[in-house]
Amino acid sequence: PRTVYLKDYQPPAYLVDEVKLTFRLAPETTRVLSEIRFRPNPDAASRDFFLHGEQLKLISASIDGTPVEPELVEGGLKLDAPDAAFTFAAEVEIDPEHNTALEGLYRSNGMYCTQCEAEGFRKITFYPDRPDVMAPFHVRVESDLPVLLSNGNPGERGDGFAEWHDPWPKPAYLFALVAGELVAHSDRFTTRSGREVELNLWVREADIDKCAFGMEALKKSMRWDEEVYGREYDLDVFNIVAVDDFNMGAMENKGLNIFNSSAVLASPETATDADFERIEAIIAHEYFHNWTGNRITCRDWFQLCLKEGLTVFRDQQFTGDMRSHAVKRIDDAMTLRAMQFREDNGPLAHPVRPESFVEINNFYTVTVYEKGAEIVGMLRRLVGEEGYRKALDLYFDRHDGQAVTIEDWLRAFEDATGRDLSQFGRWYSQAGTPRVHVTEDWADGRYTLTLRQETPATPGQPDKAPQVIPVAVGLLNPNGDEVVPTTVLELTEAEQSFHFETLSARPVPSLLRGFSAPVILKRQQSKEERAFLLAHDTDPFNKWEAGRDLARDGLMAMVLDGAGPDADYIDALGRGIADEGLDPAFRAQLLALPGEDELAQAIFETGRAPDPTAIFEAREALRRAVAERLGDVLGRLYETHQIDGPYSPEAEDAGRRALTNAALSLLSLTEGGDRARAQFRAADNMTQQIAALSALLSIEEGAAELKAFEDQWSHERLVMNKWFGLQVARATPERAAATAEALTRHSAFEWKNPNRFRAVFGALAGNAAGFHHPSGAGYRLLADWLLKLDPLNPQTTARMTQAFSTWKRYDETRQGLIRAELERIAGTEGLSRDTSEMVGRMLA
Ligand code: B3K
Ligand code: ZN
Repeated sequence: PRTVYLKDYQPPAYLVDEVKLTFRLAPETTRVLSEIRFRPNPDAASRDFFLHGEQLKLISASIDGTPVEPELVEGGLKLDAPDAAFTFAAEVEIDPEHNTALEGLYRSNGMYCTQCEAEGFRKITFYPDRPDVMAPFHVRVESDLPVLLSNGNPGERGDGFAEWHDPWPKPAYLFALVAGELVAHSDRFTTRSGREVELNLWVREADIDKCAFGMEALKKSMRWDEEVYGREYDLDVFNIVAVDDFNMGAMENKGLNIFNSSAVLASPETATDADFERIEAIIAHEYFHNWTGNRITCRDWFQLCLKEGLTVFRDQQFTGDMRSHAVKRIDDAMTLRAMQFREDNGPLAHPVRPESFVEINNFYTVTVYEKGAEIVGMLRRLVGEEGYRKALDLYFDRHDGQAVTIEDWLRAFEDATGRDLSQFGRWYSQAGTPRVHVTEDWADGRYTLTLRQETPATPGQPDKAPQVIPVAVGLLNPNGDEVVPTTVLELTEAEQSFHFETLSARPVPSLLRGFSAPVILKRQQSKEERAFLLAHDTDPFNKWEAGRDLARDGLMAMVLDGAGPDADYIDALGRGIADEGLDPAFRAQLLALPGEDELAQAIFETGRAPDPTAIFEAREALRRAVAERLGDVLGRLYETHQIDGPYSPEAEDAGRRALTNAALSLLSLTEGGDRARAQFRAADNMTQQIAALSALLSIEEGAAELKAFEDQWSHERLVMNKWFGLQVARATPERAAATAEALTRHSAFEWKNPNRFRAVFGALAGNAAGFHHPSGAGYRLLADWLLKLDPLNPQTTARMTQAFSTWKRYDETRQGLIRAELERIAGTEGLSRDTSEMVGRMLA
């Protein structure tokens, strides 16, 4: 397979002025007729005419009406094309029915749908399938199915056909088509300049009761983008379609977003609070892409973070505005550390703007998305809110309708604010998580903070240069008052000192407030100081962080030195959760212990091989100790935060449920399962029901409830995904692989459905002690199933190989077992390009 390099970028030889497509839909023999108006690109160095095309049967082709016989080559076709404008027409045949990769045009439960990003359009017809070729599309869909959709505004509609016109030039990756027996949940939205927009959420009839929340989220997103970014919607209709078989969450196709049904369908009975919040965020994310991604797109796929990092940042802001900024920031930091730091500190580390790839689908990563979003957040912090808005306005004005680069993005900031961002640009090119070492000095009323930065080597990047790191700092007096409010220190050198004068007492610093940069802070800090910050810090993020640090240190001492649970930590935690001045959602976050994988990485960084079993046992022991020592408080919180009245997914109620459910899970450890069983029986919503089931399974009870749950929900696919996943997630380390294996033999285990496959195997990979059980059964089972899925669905397979990415942390035995599985996968004949790139990088 060929490696593609950023440095080899060449502008396209020909540009496209207009595209006309006709689809004659048939399950195994769909015909696609295309008419594409080309024109030589004045900025191109070559006139080589090449169109991408894969898995296409060429029926005929012509140039300006004269039949031609193109040369079919690997990955597409070549032709001698005129050095002037011309129309290329072609007819091809494709087979949606047997398209199990879910890329291009495929069928899902009898419905036709498409997924073209990144390079799926070439499986639909011959085309310059690259994001810097943008054109208006006219589409005609011919089929007897009742609902026929494509991008843009509706055109003529008749018996067995529908036409669509998308006036906005777009790259092929934003093309979409849907045809099926669907019903709509409809609404309207009036933009602030008065455009009337018809909104439809298309689903199967059985799901029409799960659309209301998604529709509200869409309207909120449309309003928010007008108010906060001044961006309006630009078509007469906005369609969203829910699909069961989908490789990821959702896709921002122009005017026709296609969603994994799990990312849009929700009712109180079937979806949890977390599902509601995630749905709101994904709807917003895809909607926001209309400006950041669609109107302004990427020049090439190396620039992916240009749209993804920015759009994630925007959806994070939106969720903060809709719910709580503090709680959202903590959630995002937890995800970043759990997933992105893990990636950045292993064999898959890559810059936010990678320099090469074999399969671009492998680079839709937490680094590109979440670290990409952190970079936007840092920019905003550095130039201020007003500078940020000016820069964004300039970016939209200057680049509307274009396919651009990170350099263009940064130039908009430089031009709008006058700031030099050349050093800042290293955030895009250097992989790895910077470590910031902190030392302090106190003398004569002068407090000095010395910060030293260092970034470990990553694959292909042995040496790192200093980055621009905004470190938000506040200082507290020993009595708990804030003496220096949040100030942003800009660390730009390898080492730098910052002074604070005329202080009356040695202050307690609160560092990296709001998690102002995606770095790891290295600092000696006493338990007392941490407990002090947990009690007094005015920055909610650092207040939470102080508790988290205490918990982590205590757990590490338990694992590494055989210490018992830290009573001081538990007492400090008890004071935090009892503080009625704090948001219940925040108190629920205080109760969440660091995850097993996070602890494994922390132990690895001390130079020792983490033992997943010991980590699991330490966490369990600490949970039990918390439940024993704080039983009264937890019991009281459980009682006083129950909600009377009907379920609402709004943040306030969700926060109360998060708190009572966190309490329930701890209380069950000491009290047994009665309370959880009662909650399970009484529950009128999925959040309460599944939390009760989870608490029961954690104490190895709940067999009857598990069965009842299955009987109740066997007809609801999305709920059954939870049923599959939860059993594996809550299985003891000894039983995890066997539980997963048994579930693969369940009659409802539809392994070709990515959601179902992920429910079982994502949960297995997430059950750290179970997955890494020294028997190697978890490794073997996952590898077997990845090899089974790969020929059908390379994208989902490749993504799930990441379960193995931390293998070099572990002891020799585990390393040997994982290496053997990775080598078995790598050595399999006919392995997909996607999966072979991933295992190759992990073995390198
Ligand atoms: N842009 C899509 C992701 C496409 C993934 C292709 N493998 C969804 C999103 O980020 O909004
Ligand atoms: Zn996106």
